[in-house]
Amino acid sequence: MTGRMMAVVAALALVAGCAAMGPKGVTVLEMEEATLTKAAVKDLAGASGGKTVLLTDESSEVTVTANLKKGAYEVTFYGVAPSYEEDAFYVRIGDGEEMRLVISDIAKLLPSKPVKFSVDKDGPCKILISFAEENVQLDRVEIKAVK
Ligand SMILES: [Ca+2]
Repeated sequence: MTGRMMAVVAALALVAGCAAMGPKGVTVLEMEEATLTKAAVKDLAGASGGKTVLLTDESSEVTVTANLKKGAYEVTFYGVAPSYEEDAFYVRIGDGEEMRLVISDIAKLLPSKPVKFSVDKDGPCKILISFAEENVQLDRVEIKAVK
């Protein structure tokens, strides 16, 4: 293998370990590409990546891992809630407290309220999303750095 080829391989490996960066430095993580436990991937026109994840029962979990640098962030969860009784989910960031969040309104793809958190050292940060109510479809997680 030539030196040039090795450099290309190393660059690809580095990219594979990082979260995708969207416009304006926003890290976008698709729910359907996360680690799923008893959660079903659904096709949904208009969703990011064309797919969402349905938390099917009380043991359903989605684990999203973001590689982040030390600093302050804001995370927003996007999804579709069919009704006000079917719009909630739980979120735990790292070893923080579990929070109950809701999609901001029903019947279309919308965000949760943003949640601020901080990272005390560079590396992987786990965000655990778990079941609170039935029929909530989660599309993606967006993380952006804040001051
Ligand atoms: Ca998606």
